[in-house]
Amino acid sequence: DTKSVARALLSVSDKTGIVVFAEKLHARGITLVSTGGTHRILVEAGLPVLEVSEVTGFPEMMDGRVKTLHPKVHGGLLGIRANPEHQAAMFAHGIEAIDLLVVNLYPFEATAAAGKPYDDCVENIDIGGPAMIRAAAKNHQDVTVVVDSADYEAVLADLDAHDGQTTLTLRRRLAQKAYARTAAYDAAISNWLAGELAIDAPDYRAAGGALAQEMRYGENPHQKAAFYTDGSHRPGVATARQVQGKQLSFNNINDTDAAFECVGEFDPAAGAAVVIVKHANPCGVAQDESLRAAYEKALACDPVSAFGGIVAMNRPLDAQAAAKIVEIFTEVIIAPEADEEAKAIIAGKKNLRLLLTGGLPDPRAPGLAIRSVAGGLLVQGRDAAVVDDMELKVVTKRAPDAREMADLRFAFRVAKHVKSNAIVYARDGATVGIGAGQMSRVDSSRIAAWKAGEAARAKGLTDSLAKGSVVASDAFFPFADGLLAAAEAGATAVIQPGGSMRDEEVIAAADDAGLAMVFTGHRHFRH
Ligand code: 93A
Repeated sequence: DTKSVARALLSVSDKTGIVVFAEKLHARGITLVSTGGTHRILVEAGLPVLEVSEVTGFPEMMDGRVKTLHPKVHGGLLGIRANPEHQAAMFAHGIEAIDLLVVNLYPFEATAAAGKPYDDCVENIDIGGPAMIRAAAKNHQDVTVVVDSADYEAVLADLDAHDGQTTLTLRRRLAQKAYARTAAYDAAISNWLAGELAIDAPDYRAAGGALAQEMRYGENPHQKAAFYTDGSHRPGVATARQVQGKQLSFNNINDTDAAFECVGEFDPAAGAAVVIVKHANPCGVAQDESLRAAYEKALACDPVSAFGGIVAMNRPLDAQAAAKIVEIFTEVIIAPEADEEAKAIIAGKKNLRLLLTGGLPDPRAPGLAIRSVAGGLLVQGRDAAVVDDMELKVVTKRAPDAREMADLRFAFRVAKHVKSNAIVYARDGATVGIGAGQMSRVDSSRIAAWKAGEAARAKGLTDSLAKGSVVASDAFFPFADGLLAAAEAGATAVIQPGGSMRDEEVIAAADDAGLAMVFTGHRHFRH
């Protein structure tokens, strides 16, 4: 799938490296076509180069606003070489193919960033450049498009390695980069206009989102907010069907997402699972044969926090579970489906929102996680690591027994969805104590153990629920203290990533305390 390059169109605002690149293209027998300013410097360098107006038969006009916007240019970029009708049209209208497009855009971003007057910014909105880039990128089957001078070398190297032709691999990669460039360019224009109009909630449509809902306010009443879908159609809060209840608030959406992403970790074929979330952290997670039993176990972990919480499940909501859930105040229920009887029970609670997603999220699915920092965006792949895929290594003298092992996996699965530092006690497929969001791991350990004691008291039991439990840590224990706090609370087995400088010390402490411990080799920070 290599394609030869006979004709190149060069139109660049940033002229860095363009003369040398054009010389090298010329040396490879490629005909050069160019726009006003680019043409001038190539001619000054002694290169034979056609002016685009000679190709179109039209002069550049309206201060250059119309120079390349012409069928002779766009037909040359868009015509499919292997399509006889396209070829006939090109022939009939005297359109010559353009095989290589080299464009960088009017410096809109720099002009706006420099605080230049409004009209200067508007004049620096490039129209013809993006049009050509998008056309060439669409036709990457035939055309090579370069939007960044950093790629000149790669194009030359590809031409040399393939006898004056470019590879589809390179053309595709450059097409992807081309659309990223035009998308970012339009986003910059939209954001600049938003600033001019004093719109204080930046319009995420500029970054590819579709507005789903304007909200009355954000995390707090003085913050504006809106909700956008990202076009991925991933089953979840953004794409769910709301069967009943008030409009979701910003915090509802955030918490519902946390709950449903967590419950998505539990294969419905392996059991019913329920997650209860408050303030974006699970306050109870459990697995059992029925949703009702799982809900009761999840609720027992922290019945105080569960009040006004979000309930997510991995199986269709049934009447037995629905009847139990409506016994306490709940903000949102999210489930893959709900049967009619369950819907009728929920209908008795007018304000309770019921969201049906039609499926579960795939915890292994790739995707982006984005957050803003002052002046920038932090972008990473989502945490798609799943404990089932990890090689678990027993590091203590004692190995966990089968029951402990099942609970260790369960606890680590949950720990992934608890804000760091995360410590999760679990027993018999249910969390019994969760420590979240502390700055010190030992504090999270203590809180989780204390919670397990509170949960026992709520049940009228004298022994802490941590007794005979297992414990998961989202990151390694830097010292033995956090681990010893778990042993003191009554945990018998530990799962953690390992990898601390003091692993040996921590393992020795585990052995001394008679704990079984496994390392996952994977960390699950979540902030
Ligand atoms: O004003 S435009 O939007 N109209 C056009 O038809 C057009 N064609 C190319 N801007 C246009 N360009 C841009 O001109 C290119 O994207 C490039 O940034 C610039 C190069 O102009 P020159 O070669 O005259 O320096």
